[in-house]
Amino acid sequence: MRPFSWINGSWVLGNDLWNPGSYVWTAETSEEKQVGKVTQAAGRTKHLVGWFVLVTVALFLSLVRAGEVAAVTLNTGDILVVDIGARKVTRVDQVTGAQTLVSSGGNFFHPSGLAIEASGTLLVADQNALGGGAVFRVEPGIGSRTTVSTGGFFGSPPGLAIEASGTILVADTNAHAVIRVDPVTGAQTVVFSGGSLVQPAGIAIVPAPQVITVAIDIKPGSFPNSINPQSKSKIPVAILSSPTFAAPSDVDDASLTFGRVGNEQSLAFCSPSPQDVNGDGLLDLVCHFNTQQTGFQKGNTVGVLKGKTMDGIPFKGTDSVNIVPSK
Ligand SMILES: [Ca+2]
Ligand SMILES: [Ca+2]
Repeated sequence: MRPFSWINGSWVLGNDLWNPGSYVWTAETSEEKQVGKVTQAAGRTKHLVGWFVLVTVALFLSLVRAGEVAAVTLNTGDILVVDIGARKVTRVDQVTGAQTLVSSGGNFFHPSGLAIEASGTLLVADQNALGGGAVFRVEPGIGSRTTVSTGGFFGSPPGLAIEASGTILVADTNAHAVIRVDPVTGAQTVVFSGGSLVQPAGIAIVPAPQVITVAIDIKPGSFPNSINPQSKSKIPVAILSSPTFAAPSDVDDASLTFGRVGNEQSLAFCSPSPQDVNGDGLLDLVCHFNTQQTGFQKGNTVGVLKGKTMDGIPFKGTDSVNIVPSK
């Protein structure tokens, strides 16, 4: 490729500048005229000037197209806002209220959906970008923006959410559908469409509840925790308190299940008087479970207790068991 060069006061195109001895022509007026022979040094210099101008212009155009993307460090608690009118994403400090531009302009046309990936990068759904809408990824830390997915089933996607696996769900008003997008390849599949959906715009996914782990002691005060599955007796299980978990007051007794997998409805009763079974100064809750409803079988080595706090937060605890007779 031969770019243009500035030669003898005129822009010239397509001349064989690398070949010393060749003639350079200019077309500054209606008639071409010969302006001189090219020396090797002059040819190279002028050639490089031409390339410099060409690359500078290309770089400028690409920056205009990419829009403004700032390198911004996001802190826990920062509030991120996508602005459909100003075509931008803004970070707001939730303490000071200070606003910092994260990304604007460029291919943003009507950005309206926003979600944060596990890695801390942002996904922006734009209803009308690149024709039929697009999903962009903004990396605030390094100030970059890339297109994740566009075209395909997209008609006008204003909202998105991220699934536990990292895949993206997009609500699309024109496609009347929810579309799953591969976060790496951008490949689209329709999850569901039509039905009662008229113009899906926003979307959210109910997360799995966070499970608290609690310490338990099966048969408090004794070890090994021998259990005879045929026994008609009950198995005492202590739910131990910690500085952040007060078993006697925090546990919803009626929610307790205990046994081989932890879902067994085996609760008989919980002792009304809390006691400190491990001598750490914190009162513990001791509950009793009907052995024959625990589902324990020969060979089991672990007993599982599950329940919920009075606030409805699930918890789980495990301890060893020794099933007898072993043969
Ligand atoms: Ca024990
Ligand atoms: Ca205790």
